[in-house]
Amino acid sequence: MRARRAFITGIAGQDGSYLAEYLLEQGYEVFGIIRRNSITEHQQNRLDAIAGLVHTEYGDLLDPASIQRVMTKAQPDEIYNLAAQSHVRISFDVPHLTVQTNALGAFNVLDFARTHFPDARFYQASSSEMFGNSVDADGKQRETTPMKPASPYGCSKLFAYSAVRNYRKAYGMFAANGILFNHESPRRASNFVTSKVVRNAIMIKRGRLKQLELGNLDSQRDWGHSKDYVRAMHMILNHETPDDFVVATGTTHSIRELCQLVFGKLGLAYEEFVVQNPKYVRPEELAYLCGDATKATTVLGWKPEYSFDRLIDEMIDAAEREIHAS
Ligand code: F7E
Repeated sequence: MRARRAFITGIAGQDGSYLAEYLLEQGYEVFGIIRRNSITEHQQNRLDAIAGLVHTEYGDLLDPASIQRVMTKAQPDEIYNLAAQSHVRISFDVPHLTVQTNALGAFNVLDFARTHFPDARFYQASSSEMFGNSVDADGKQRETTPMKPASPYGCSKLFAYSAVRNYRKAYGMFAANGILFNHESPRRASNFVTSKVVRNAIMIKRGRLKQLELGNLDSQRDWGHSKDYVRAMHMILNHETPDDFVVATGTTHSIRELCQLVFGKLGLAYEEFVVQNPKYVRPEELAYLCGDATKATTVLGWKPEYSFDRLIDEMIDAAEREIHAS
């Protein structure tokens, strides 16, 4: 029997690389696109452990022909659209690129799936950023919470989310959204706050840096582990009916608490090293996120395995090894 085939956009990213590993373990044949970038050295380093086991080709969400070429080769049963301009603050600097990639790019993959692979299942990487500053009375965001995005990134993701729901209803496609809250890991790029704090605190501890410049210290985020969240993506696509699910831990911490924890684990007091730089503050800040994943827990049986503390320990260990070797 032919192995199930998955096509992943964004396979070289944090989630794409963990998802590819997970699907290989489940016996899938995995295909993905890699975006060309001028520094060849780092394009696929998150895929080092599975090099030769996945089929990757150059492609870009902004180049529909490239997506169509690789999808035609892959003949996918499952399509995971994870590629994006995923940095919220940078989306204010490059709003057109963000919208073209995250909204129209996603739409191109979805529409090509409709016309050429109507039986394939489609997963869209939707985001808690779509909620903006909307919070239910109990202090949580869930599937029914009104969406009022507060960034070009959030607006672009809301378009793709809506297109998936529209195509599901209009054409009966198996198209589903995972509304994922923040999720991190040692593979998180260094300009996201968890990775930035971890790496810079270690550099400070080693005397290689004097200060850490951050933006808003009071915003709060619900941080999980990417490995737990890619499991949820697979469960969402393998549920009997297509639907939308919040994936979150249900606990929240401020950036200040994150700094306290990370510096504390290294034996340092964060107040002595962290300074604020307006450069990292967003024109509109999303102040608070705390997800209610009851639907994913009860309907899919999904449950996160990592605690926030264990996530941070893993990130510190990995960054220490990396910085030690550099
Ligand atoms: O910021 C604050 C910042 O960039 C978290 C993406 O995966 O999750 C992520 O988006 C918080 C914000 O993630 C710095 O203002 C303070 O309040 O790590 P972040 P994000 O913007 O929440 C959602 C769910 C996604 O979908 C996105 O793709 O930290 N913060 N100082 C800072 N953030 C950064 N990056 N750098 C700072 O210096």
